[in-house]
Amino acid sequence: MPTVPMNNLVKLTRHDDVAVITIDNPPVNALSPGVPEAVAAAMDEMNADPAVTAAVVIGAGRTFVAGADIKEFGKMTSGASPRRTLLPFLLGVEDSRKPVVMAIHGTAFGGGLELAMAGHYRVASPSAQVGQPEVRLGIIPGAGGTQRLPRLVGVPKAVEMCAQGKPISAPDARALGLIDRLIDGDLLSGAVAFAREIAGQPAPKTRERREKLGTLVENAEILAAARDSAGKKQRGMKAPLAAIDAVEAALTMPFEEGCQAEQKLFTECLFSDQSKALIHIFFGEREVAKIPDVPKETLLIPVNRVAVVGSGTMGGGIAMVFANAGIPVLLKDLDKAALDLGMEKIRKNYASSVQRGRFTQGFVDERLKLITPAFHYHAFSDVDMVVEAVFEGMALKKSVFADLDRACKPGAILASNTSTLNIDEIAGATSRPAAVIGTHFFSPANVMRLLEIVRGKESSKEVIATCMQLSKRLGKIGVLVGNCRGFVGNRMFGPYRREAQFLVEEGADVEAVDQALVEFGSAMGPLATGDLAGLDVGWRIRKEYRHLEKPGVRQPFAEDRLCELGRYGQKTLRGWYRYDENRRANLDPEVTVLVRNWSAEAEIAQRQISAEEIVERCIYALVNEGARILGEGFALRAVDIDIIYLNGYGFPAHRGGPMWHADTVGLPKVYQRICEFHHQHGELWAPAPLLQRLAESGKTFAEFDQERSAAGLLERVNSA
Ligand code: T1G
Repeated sequence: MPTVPMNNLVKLTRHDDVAVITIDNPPVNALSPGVPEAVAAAMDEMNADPAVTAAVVIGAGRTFVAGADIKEFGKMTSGASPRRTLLPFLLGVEDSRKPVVMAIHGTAFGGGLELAMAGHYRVASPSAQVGQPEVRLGIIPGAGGTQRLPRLVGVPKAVEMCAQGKPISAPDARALGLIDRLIDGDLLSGAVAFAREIAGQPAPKTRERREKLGTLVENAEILAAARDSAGKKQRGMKAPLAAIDAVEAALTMPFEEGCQAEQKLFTECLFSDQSKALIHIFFGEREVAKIPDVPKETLLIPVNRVAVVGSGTMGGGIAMVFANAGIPVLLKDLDKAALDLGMEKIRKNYASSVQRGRFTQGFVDERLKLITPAFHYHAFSDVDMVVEAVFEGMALKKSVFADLDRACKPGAILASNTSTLNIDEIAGATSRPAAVIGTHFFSPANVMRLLEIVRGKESSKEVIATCMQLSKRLGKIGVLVGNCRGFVGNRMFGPYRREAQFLVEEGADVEAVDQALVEFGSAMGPLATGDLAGLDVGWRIRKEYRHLEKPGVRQPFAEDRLCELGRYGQKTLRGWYRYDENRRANLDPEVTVLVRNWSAEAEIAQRQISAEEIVERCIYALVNEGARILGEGFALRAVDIDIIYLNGYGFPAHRGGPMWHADTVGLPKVYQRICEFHHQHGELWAPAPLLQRLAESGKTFAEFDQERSAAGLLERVNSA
């Protein structure tokens, strides 16, 4: 069978009377420049070949086409768009004189599904996934997807897929009529056989189909409900609403006009700050996995059996994370009562996951079998890894690590879930500091995606590489950070919540502070977040570190005073807010009176504070501390900080993270504002040297990352 390379990205092969066009553009067969052109050339070739009756388009390697090439978006100027290249190309595929069968394995996402829908038939491996995830990049399908998809699956499903961006499985797509046949076994031979079956039959053009569309009136409720849901669940994001508008155009306009309407909406989204921020995050989530001095080929330690010490809220959640990934886990606590309580909480958590439809009962039963309560360290002798999640006290952690050092086999990874304590000091309690590392999960551990992996001075590259890889296996996003107090996330969170307290002490209302950040896009305001986590957690840590506070430097007092009154937040149903039995927050006028009195005692002048200042004080406090951390080398890249804040602290994704947000505002403006705060509020606002340097040189944090990475200056994170 002759193979005709159209270029180095696409090959044309003949299987007797069926032409096979193979897209081979690793790693994900994106429709990079050269791919559409070569596929079109192959189409022309096969249409011109009298011996060919039909064609199959398939992807080489692990997937069909995962979309347009996102790397190209940054190069686009307002005139250009996928439509200019992809839509005529897809019309060409659809207008092929001979039927074209799209053979899908892995993923057909974005432009990949649009290509598949321009084909006349689609077959797929049962494990394949198809979807229009563009809204996750702050854009919408831009090559006819919002016009072809409703024609194949109906408006309700098309709106859901385009507005939410969630992929669907091949069997579900088969049930919807999007896929014509599922192929078990070898996809290519199954697709060629299918092509032979349909050769000679009329080739249905998706754009001409209307039987599943219905009318605007019939779909009015669906569209309204989708807009309402997008407004709530994707609050502040423009693309989901644009996607709904585009699908609606399929009901009111002929195909070509519908594509023009889609094009207009696509271009508005593509050149928006939101899309730039979300594309920054897309590549950032992949960049954080790259550790400069820990090469890809570093030996990984097999992790097939683990143990967790401490069955409290964090320990229980961490045990569930491992069990959910199919890894057997021992869960140890001091005594039966504590373990019974811990296991009860785990069972309750699983029960609510089943209720919410996240897991099936069968899945949960299997997972629970993987969690084994343990009273002694005896059983630890053959575990590959231990995560310690006991109370946040150095003395206790050191004694646990000394026990683990005695109980665990050589080569086992000893990890601590500490959120603030010095990893090197903990490692010092063992004879094997190279095996010690921080794995800081976020509460609730079985839900939050972030895993801060804390590198100690001695942590070995094998241990680091293993934990980075393991985070993916656990469905987490692992970010490597240095060993400074509070690491990256919590170290920045301190100044952020400090400013929130200061603002209330200076006269802002509790709800005004939280509302300003919620309108900025945060999942929850800083004060309500404190109530959720428990105000006493920070209070205990502040008391433990009181001796480190600089004399004469203003410190917030409001939360300490609330804690002295037993107001720990949700857990005591009173904190900044008052909570009912369903943990719903209610304003508490008593708090306003308390804080006003305390401020009067502290002679803090009261003033009107704008929502703009509230946001600037809180967010720029994050940015300034982030710049300090970056300058000190406790984070590898600014984007690592952004990924931490999106996945661990509810920072709005469409703003790209605190560092990207600062770049979007403009570092000179951010720096100038911080200098004003420094002047007004003193030393706590001293600008970070790196921020000053970048602002004065007209550079951004993103450029700082690029330059350091390009110059090979990305060193190992600082372990203090
Ligand atoms: N363009 C360019 N690079 C891409 C890419 C894409 N579409 N998808 C992945 N990569 C890179 C990625 O950066 C990484 O690079 C490598 O491939 C492996 O990816 C016209 C306008 C397919 C599920 O949104 O969801 O089509 O880090 O680590 O975990 O309407 O990649 O190795 O250098 O993620 O196995 C719509 C995006 C585009 C899908 C595979 N498509 N990709 O996951 O590997 S917009 C998407 C994914 C569009 C049209 C519109 C995932 C994946 P590096 P990976 P993975």
